[in-house]
Amino acid sequence: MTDPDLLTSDLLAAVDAAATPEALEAVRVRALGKQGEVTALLKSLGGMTPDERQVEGPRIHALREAVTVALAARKASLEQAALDARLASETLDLTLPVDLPPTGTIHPVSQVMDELAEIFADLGFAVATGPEIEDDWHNFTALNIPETHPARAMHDTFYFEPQARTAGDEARRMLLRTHTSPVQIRTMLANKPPIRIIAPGRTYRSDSDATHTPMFHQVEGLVIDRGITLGHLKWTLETFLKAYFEREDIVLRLRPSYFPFTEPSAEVDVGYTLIKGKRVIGGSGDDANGGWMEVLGSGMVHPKVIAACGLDPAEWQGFAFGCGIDRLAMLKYGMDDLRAFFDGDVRWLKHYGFSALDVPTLSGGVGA
Ligand code: 2NL
Repeated sequence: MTDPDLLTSDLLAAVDAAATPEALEAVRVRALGKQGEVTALLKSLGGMTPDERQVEGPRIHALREAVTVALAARKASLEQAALDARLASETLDLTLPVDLPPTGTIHPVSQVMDELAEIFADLGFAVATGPEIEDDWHNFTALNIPETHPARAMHDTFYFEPQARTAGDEARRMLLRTHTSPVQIRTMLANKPPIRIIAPGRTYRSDSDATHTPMFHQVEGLVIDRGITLGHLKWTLETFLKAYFEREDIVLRLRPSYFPFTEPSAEVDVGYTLIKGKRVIGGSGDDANGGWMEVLGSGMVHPKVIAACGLDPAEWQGFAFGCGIDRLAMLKYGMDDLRAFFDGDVRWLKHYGFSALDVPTLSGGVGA
């Protein structure tokens, strides 16, 4: 029979020598497995006389105990060593640059807003913002829009429940702004000219079909200074549209129009060319290959609007314009359904969205 003391030192040495969890497991099987050497000794107790068993029993059980304890200790130290090695190798250097593309995309509306800010910054315009919940006065009255104007009607404008009136306090009828013009009104009230701003943002009208969503995006521009003329307006819009569509062959047509807040007013059409039956902005205009598309409304700021903002219309003049950002995005990037803009469908966003790292710059191309 194997001597338990000899086997103890033999097995403990083997445990110490096991350098991997697999080697240690082999030692465990060799000692305590079904066919193991310690197991064989334990089984041999059954064939002993009671006297022999009294002597050998404690020695064999001590052997099993010593080997079990040594196996557990070695297992723990091997696991600790493996963990230390992993911690040493799996360091994360947070100062490294991003090397994976972000999974989300920039929505075309955000991209176009960034492009507009970049183009107009180059012309000296600042970006102005203001509240989406407005009052009657900033949204309509200051803009020379009469009480009876159809735009004020309940079916066009989202009004809030009237606020409780306190004595001597005029009721402020609150609404969701129907254009970003109130931002320009607030800018004129708070700043002395010269003023050069664009006001991009969300606007709301009670309208919903294939080409109208109740929330849409608008950008308006405003210049107030001395001696501003229609010529400044036309040059500014031409320069803007050339930069935005990234082509030199942009042709503009100003058509007389009417807005309560500008006088004179002009609708701005841009020439398009038919290419494989599709309208592509640029060139043409009055010939068989293309035609005109309305993209902007504009005009010289009405003297009543300038006066409503506390400025003397005899000293200060200006021009203003407005257009839909969603429509600008569709024209440049070729989307055909406005409603898809606000569905949040990830497949649409993957197709039409922009990389977060692809920031529009004039030098790199605003739409690149
Ligand atoms: C359009 C027409 C326009 C303006 C917006 C404006 C703002 C102030 C004073 C005067 Cl504070 N005008 N904005 C002027 C002309 C046209 O937008 O068709 N928008 C989609």
